[in-house]
Amino acid sequence: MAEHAPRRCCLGWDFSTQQVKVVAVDAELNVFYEESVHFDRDLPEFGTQSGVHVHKDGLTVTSPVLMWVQALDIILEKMKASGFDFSQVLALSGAGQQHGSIYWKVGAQQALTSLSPDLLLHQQLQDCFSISDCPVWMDSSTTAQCRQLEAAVGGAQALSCLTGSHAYERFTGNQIAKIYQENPEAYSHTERISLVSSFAASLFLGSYSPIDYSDGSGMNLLQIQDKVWSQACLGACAPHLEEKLGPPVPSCSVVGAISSYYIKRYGFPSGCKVVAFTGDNPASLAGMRLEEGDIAVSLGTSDTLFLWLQKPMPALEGHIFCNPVDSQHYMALLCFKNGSLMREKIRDESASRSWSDFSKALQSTEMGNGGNLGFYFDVMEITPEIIGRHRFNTENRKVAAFPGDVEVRALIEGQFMAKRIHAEGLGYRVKRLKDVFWAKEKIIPDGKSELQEGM
Ligand code: 5FX
Repeated sequence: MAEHAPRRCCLGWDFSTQQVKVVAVDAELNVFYEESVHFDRDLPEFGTQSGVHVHKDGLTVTSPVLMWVQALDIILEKMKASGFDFSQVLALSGAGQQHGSIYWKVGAQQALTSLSPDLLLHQQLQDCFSISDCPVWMDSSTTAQCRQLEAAVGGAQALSCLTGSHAYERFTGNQIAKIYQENPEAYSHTERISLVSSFAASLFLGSYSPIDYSDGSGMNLLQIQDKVWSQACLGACAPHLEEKLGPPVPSCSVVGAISSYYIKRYGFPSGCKVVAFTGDNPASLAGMRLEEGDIAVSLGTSDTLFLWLQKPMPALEGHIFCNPVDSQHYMALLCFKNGSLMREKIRDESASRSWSDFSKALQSTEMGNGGNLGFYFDVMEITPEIIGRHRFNTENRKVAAFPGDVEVRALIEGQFMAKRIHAEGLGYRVKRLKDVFWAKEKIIPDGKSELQEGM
């Protein structure tokens, strides 16, 4: 009986690189329901690997926009089939992989506002996008656009002071510039550009949701001090961009009430509020309640380090974003692209495709790895910009291979050493780790303290 008692709740959505996930959280912050759709496994017709398509040039990385829409359909239908009581949902919000961009075709707003509850979302939105394959954060094909943007505003440091980061290939302004330059027709047929976060919020709102300050800081377009789009940056990227982006809002804003589509099809209450969605990293900072001086490490598809800051220190490496909790404050972020996919590769190559063997290899080797060091970047790294596998033995000589267990420790120690070095290079003083959360892998089940000492 108690099991079926109504339980007021909020929904938290995550539109990440590899899956869409939802959790329901009750008034005591207990997560009592979870559901997810894994793109490669559950939507094989889109042919993604780890949720993306890596193009022939090895630099362009995209995801099909309709895959995301269909994933949302599948989750909502699964929730309905499981008897989930949508009438108890007071509010919803969520996170999205950062930097990815969605191009809504002229007329899409009209389609969004008139969704029929008799059809699935993807059946009604299939003609709503001027670009079907969206650039995502793993894309590194916009070096030319990055240099153009930096030149337009007086150099890399000037851009960093203005927007919190020098020009990065994955940052949305540079991606938009590439689309405008290579596909001006599609650009001119675009009435709105969303980030993955504001796109997801738009699906629930049934109209365009604004971009929030925090995720907006990952575009090389937002003046992070004034919280307005930079006219110089907009002008350097593409024409009429301000109207296609819409005004940004604080990350905690209620952006509206849920669309009648969800009320009629799933039984959401009409007062259900939609709170602005933000980027996955800002959302993690908010969820982990960091304090000044703390540094958090997230081991995900990309590994990230982030911390809460009162005074921004824009530099030539790393990023400063508007803080998602307090828009007068900031957060710093370092992103390492060769994160869990690299660990999975070394697991497959050197630990019989098993996390348990990977952990055994790690435990069988000494901290310091007998002086062997390795740095592994199978895809072009972001921090620093480097590619390839680089192994050095005790004599500091470059070697082509390590025995399996040495390889495993070299990978983990190299990854954590790089995090510390780059964080300290930006002036951070690492005191303690607030937490380490494992994405879907377990590196060493009881090895957290060992990693902390190792840092
Ligand atoms: C941050 O700048 C990143 O590019 C990544 O952490 C993505 O947000 C992953 F979703």
